Amino acid sequence: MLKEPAVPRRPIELQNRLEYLQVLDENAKLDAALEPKVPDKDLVRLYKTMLACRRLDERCLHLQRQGRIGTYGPSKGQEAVPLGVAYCLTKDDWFVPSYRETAGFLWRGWPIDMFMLWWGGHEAGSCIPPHINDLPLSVPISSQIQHAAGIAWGSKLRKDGTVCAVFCGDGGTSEGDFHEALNWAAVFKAPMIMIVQNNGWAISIPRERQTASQTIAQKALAYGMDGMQIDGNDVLAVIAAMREAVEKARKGGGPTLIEAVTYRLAMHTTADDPKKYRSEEQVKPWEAKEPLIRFRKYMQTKKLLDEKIEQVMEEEIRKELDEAVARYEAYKHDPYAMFQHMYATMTPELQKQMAELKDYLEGGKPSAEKKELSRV
Ligand SMILES: Cc1ncc(C[n+]2csc(CCOP(=O)(O)OP(=O)(O)O)c2C)c(N)n1
Ligand SMILES: [Mg+2]
Repeated sequence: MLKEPAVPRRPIELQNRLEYLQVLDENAKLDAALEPKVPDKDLVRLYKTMLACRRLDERCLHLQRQGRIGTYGPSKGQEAVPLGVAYCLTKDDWFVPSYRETAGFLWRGWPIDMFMLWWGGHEAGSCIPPHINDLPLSVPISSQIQHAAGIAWGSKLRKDGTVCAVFCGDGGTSEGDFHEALNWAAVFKAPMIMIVQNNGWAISIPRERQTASQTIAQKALAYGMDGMQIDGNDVLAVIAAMREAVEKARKGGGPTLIEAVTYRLAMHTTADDPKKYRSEEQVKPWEAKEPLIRFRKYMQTKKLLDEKIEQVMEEEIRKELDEAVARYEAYKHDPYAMFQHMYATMTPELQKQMAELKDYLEGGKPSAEKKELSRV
């Protein structure tokens, strides 16, 4: 006969919540009970920004193909997440991006030509205007989450009431930085909202190969924070989830992890060919679920949008993009900026390297190292 265990097994009750949220389904059918209250004028501005983001994305792809900017990482299909997040922040809150948060940049007021300068490889593309509390694009995967945890902790120490929204991709969750920053934010109850744009891919690595976890949101429970998985192609779900997370963070309730499920409809960047690792059949269903079509249907149902209004928007956006491209192309490149942007005071090594480049570019004698190199 089996003995009764002295200490019986029992389920552990977790203190934190894990939920899934969708407000507008794939066919733009609304769950009115969950609909966040957003004034009509804001909805119109949100729609126009989403449309502008799509057009900016297309324009940058064309510029890249014409050799007028360097590599470009499209955000097609991922407009709803950063836009909904940015909408829920105040001007003084912090927006800490990775590199696919273009719609959020537009909402936060980044100059479009500055965005183009970044992808064009100019240091000036990282010079966020001083009145905007944002960090520049970050390509070293997940490094920005450490910065965000520090910013959020600083807000808490200063008691300035601001929160910090930070982004990474599904691939970014495999970095140590992701773990360290979330652990820190949870222990110190920092007002940080971690948004993971799960777009199904990390270049050619599919989500299933990234983590064995059923969801990314559930990782929150291990850190001791609330987690939410949301439909990231539904801007209303993003707004509803974000509002809750921001309110909690402002009240001292600590961080939240939001996994926004979306899809990268285009290539990773212009440097790769997705046909090599995924089929068109895989992509097709996501084209029908993308955020712009869905939001357009919602706006039409609310009688806030018709063909005429959209035509005017398109015209205004086209003009704004033309002007931004003209400013971008008129930018006078400064070859020394790459040495000057890293430290408040340049290190002796950087000073030496800059002097060497100056010597080379401005017609002085090639340096000893240059001569050495030219012999190779
Ligand atoms: C620390 C680091 N390792 C590797 C890379 C190369 N790299 C650039 S993007 C990328 C994939 C990122 O995937 P994900 O986090 O899902 O973001 P997505 O590109 O899908 O938006 C990798 C591995 C990098 N930029 N930084
Ligand atoms: Mg990804």
